[in-house]
Amino acid sequence: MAAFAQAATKAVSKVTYDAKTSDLKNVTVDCSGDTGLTTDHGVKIPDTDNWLKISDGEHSGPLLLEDQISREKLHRFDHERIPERVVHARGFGAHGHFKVYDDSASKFTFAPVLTDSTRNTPIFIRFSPAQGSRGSPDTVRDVRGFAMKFYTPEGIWDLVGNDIPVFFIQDAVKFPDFVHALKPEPHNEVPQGQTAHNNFWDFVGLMPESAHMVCWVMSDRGIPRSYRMMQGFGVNTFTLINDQGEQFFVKFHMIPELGVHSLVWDEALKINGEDPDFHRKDLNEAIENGCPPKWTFGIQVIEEKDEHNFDFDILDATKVWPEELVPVQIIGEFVLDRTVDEVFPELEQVAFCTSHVVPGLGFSDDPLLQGRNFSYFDTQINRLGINWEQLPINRPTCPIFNHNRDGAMDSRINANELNYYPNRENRGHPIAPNRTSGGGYVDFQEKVQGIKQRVRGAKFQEHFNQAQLFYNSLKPHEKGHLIRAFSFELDHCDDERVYKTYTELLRNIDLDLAKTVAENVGGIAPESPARPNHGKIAPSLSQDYFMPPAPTIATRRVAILIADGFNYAEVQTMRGLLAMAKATCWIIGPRRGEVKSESQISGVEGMTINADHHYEGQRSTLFDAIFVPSGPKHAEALMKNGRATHWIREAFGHCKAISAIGEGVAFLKHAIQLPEVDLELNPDVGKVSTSYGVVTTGKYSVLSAAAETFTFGPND
Ligand code: HDE
Repeated sequence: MAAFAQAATKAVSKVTYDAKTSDLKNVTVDCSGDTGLTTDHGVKIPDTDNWLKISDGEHSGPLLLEDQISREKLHRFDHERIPERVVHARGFGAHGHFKVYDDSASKFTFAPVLTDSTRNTPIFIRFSPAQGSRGSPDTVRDVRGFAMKFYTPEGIWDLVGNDIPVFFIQDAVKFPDFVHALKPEPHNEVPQGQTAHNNFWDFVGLMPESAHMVCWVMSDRGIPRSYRMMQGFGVNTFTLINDQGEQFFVKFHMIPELGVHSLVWDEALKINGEDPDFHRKDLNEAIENGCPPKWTFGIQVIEEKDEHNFDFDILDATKVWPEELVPVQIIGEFVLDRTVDEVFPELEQVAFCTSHVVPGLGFSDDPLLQGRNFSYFDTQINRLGINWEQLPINRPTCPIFNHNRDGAMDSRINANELNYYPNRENRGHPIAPNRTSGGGYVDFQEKVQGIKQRVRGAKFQEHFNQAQLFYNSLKPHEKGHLIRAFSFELDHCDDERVYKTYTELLRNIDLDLAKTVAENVGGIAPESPARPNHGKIAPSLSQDYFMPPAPTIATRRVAILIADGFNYAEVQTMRGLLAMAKATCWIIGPRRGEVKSESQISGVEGMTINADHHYEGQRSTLFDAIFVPSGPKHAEALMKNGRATHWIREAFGHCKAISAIGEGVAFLKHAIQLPEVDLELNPDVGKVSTSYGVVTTGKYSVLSAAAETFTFGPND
């Protein structure tokens, strides 16, 4: 992960400039020129290793309280931590830009951020698993946050979404119960970074509204290959207001250019141990290697008159608006092109509020969203203090002028003796709402009537139609993964009532699913479904639907496995081809450092390659594909090495693309040992053999064909 290390020490100046970058630059200290240590009050420090003390020079005596330099160092250290987020505590992200293609959304909104194609809006995104603490691993099975901050001239817009389009609960008041059940159990703080425990499954088993979301989290969506390969969803129903004063319901979608891809569970488990920071490194690596991740941005829009024309309530966050019913209109795109300089001030102090929207956007009566609008602001006060919006990463790029004052850590100096309104100068006056840019925020005026009562809408009572729709829409391999995920999780619940209740609940989704899971975990295997399967399918719910238009290996991590005696020309050519295709390439050898090629061994000087890692230092799970060149001695050495053999077996088991040439093929045969995998050398020049994602050839001349065959489709 050399690239990641470089990222950490890169010069502050390597940035593209925009309003937010310039703003952050004002507070970013370029530490490349060392000016020597000082205290926080600026006094130069003579010694940072020895506390001022009484000593005869030979023996250490008592420390002196007088040493303000040492005291400051400890005080600062003692206060380094702030409360971690109650959910989504672990996260990572980057800076980027958002733009719309044209003004097509102006039919629905007057917000320039969504309609003005001349704008390049600075954005910041934080991705985050939800359950674990700040130190939990990256590749746990969980929903991922997809929180976006748009720095617009009209103010900040926070779109605090997830990589899954629905949520566990319908009403915000259930959130504390849900999060208590989700998080590690109170008596032992177990488990960390996963939902495989009694309390989670107890709660969701008794809250059938969560069934749809639970299916999504148990599906491949719960273990993404990369933050760069996740879809994003605003989840809640927001509103748009156009310049005619009409209101529309809207859901927001983010679709990754690289397609939606996942790990397989065995990989995810291993990566958690091998490299708990896999996702954050992956994001930085792509940006640093010149492959900034990109998403298109889409909206689903429902006119007010159609609000009640669906068999689900469009304000219910446990339901999707199937794309087959309400198409996603792609209106723009965004890219993440700048890594953070320091994690704490940027990623830890960034604070999102669903209530932060800009004129032209508004809120629906979605009962989850309404509660979120209260909760996020409140939580930021707890985490960061009342002046959290003054922090560099959170402050808007447009002017702020109001009569809010003081509070802990107020860092603004308002040169204004009038801190109230009205005042004799009419300073800080309200700006009338105006459905054009530059006007005051426009509240959509609507008549609201009803009876004050604690209820939910009638359509909110139906919980299984869409869970069934989701299950029906999965491809067979996705269904297999889902069944195994349920089986893994429920096997970790040791309270019989919990796994029996949940397997009972699964009868409402699909009989086969319920039966297989129940048999695996000792639950109640049903004879009949709780309700007939409606048989409907929505292809857009399968992640296979979101493959990139053309297969690509851009940004994928390819390992070249070598031992002494490898074919130098093949390795160099493959490296070149991979670089052209924008893949990252890593040499894995018996040791880090010099590995001798076939030619070097036979006396040609300079034919060595430095391995980036040794077989044990990095494992196949951290790579997307493997190439093994030819070379009799190298192949023989690989065969004798158990760890090298495991590399291939494991990668094959994880359905990775594997390619080999000449004697490298013999090594694959030795490692894979499956008769049905066709690994025969093709004697014809220019021909390759492919089977189960394994590509082999006897001849160097078809190397490029082998390289091209590293394509990435659906996982199995
Ligand atoms: Fe959150 N959620 N949430 N949530 N959520 C938080 O806010 C909350 C919900 C989501 O990277 C907290 O700043 C309530 C849905 C993300 O900083 C907190 C309800 C969705 C993040 C909070 C929900 C989310 C949070 C904790 C139900 C998907 C991380 C720290 C009414 C659309 C943002 C914080 C980041 C964080 C409350 C439901 C996504 C406590 C009350 C639905 C991505 O305020």
